[in-house]
Amino acid sequence: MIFDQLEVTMIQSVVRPKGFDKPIYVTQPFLPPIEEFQDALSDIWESKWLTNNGPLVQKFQSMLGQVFDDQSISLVNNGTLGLQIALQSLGIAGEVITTPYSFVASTHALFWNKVRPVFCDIEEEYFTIDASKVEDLISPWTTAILGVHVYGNPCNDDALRDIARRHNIKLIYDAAHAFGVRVHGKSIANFGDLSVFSFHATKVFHSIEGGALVSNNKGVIKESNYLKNFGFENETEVVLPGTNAKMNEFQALMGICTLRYFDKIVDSRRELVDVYRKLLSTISGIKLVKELPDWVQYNYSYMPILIIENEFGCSRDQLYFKLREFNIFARRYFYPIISEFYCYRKIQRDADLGTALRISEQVITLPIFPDLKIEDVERICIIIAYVGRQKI
Ligand code: T4K
Repeated sequence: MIFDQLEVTMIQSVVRPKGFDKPIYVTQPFLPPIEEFQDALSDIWESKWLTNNGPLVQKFQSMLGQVFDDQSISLVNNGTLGLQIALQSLGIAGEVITTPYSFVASTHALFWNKVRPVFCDIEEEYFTIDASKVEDLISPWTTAILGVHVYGNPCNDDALRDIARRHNIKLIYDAAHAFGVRVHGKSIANFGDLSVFSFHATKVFHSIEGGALVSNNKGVIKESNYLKNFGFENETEVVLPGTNAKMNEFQALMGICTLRYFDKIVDSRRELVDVYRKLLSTISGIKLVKELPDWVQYNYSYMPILIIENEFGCSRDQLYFKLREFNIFARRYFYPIISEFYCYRKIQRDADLGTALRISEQVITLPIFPDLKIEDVERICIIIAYVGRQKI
């Protein structure tokens, strides 16, 4: 369908559109051609090497060198343990200033290191930590800032780096959503002291489960390598009280096979986002995230929109539940904000997190994944327009 016709259809959509026969989830992992995975499995069967820094983990790590501008990399079995190890390896203690607008693992990693999270509000445009509000939260116990490139949107690194430098504290990034993002031609992993990526199945790039710590500080990555493997220096020496966060060979194999397709994955996501943006911009009460400047090479990892209830016709939650009737399983990433969860509610009662709270009540993240078709996106947009029009 061409856009002009479609826009008219959307505007006139008084007839209930047809829902999907099968559930359309917020995401679905990209899977490489099965033969490519199967062929390589025979090498694993041959070698009987399944984990503990095997040949595929080493190969995967060296392939990632290009993505991360040849910085030091430590592969781990998931992003959450990656964050915990990152904090350990940088010696983070006391308090860390972070964002409440993220997946809960960002803050859990602090808790597991006995660090007190200090929540800072987010900025309006890209929902990342508001650098202009960070400095007021610094106390004598602050040892780091933990920013999150939420949805792959880069944090304001210039401002955060300046604050971190002046206060002699560390700057760490949860880059779980930001695989492949480049800023001024450089990998986003060049930001801060250390970045942690997630390669979970729901991410733009994945290794089933997995993650990577990336830093230009070789010493920190060396320490992380000890920490992810019980602290073993060799068979008889343990130099650090480590944990077990090693990536295994099957994860690495999936990472290797998927990495070959990463550019195609991003291209197909970009096409879907273009259609979403074009169509949703015609619906009143829907606010799109501002387009990133052209010096950011984006990965299109999520498709968040904001619902302005009094203009749209119904609330975000009404839309969310209504979409399920059409077999569309959008998600409210990230609602509630982390500081609202039972286990964190009491730690900072007086925090001014107005923007994060408001955005979390307006946001809905729409389905986006490489196998989603342009026609599916068109239908999702028609259904959204219809739901708003019903003013339920
Ligand atoms: N920091 C940030 C900012 C993060 O967003 C995350 C993880 C982390 C740190 C921690 O990284 P990891 O330790 O996970 O590496 C999902 C993911 O499990 C989680 O990795 C991710 N963030 C978070 C934003 O989303 P759920 O609980 O929403 O996932 P779930 O199981 O409901 O899956 C979402 C949809 O994806 C399902 O409706 C269907 C589809 N799906 C899911 C899986 C697992 C599939 O089609 N196939 C699958 O295998 O947390």
